[in-house]
Amino acid sequence: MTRLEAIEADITTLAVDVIVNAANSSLMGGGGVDGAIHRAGGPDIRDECIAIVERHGPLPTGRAVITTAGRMPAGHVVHTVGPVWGTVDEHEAVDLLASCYRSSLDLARDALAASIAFPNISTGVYHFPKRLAAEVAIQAVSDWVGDDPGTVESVTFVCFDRDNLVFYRDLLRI
Ligand code: AR6
Repeated sequence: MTRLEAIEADITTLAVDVIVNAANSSLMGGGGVDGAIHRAGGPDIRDECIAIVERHGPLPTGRAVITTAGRMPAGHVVHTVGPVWGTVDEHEAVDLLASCYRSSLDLARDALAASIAFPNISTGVYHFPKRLAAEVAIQAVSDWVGDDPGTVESVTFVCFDRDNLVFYRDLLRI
């Protein structure tokens, strides 16, 4: 059975098979966790992102792509684009956020990953309410691993602030 856990950490430091980036559609980096990942990983990540956007165009909200992790200890980075709270109705925002988690897990499984770590997608500058985002994330991941987890043995929700950690620990009952 796949293990779900929540920790407080800087995701760029984790030696897991896949870390997920809360990117934007340009894939060119930004602030928050996206900025931290590009800084820590170095220019190889940006070069791959440029090639992806040249080939396929900007990454739509809810979708994901995979690149090297550059100089970070992780094996790969999955870049996904969460919804901006308030730009679509609540149902659509929930569907798009769940799709980020599912799309990222699909790519992790295709890469034969055993471990994947997610940041709290959309809960920073995209302003998705934190508790609702945690509920959506845990539900989407639980449904996905219940279906066919493939090689994925552990899913870590990486919290960067106390609010998120409290919500995740409460919802995961840990
Ligand atoms: N490790 C783990 N989590 C982090 C880290 C880190 N090093 N740094 C920040 N967080 P945000 P979004 C948390 O704003 O809301 C970027 O500019 C942070 O506390 O990074 O999806 C992109 O380029 C929060 O809980 O992502 C996009 O334009 C969570 O990561 C836009 O922000 C997500 O916050 C995406 O906005």
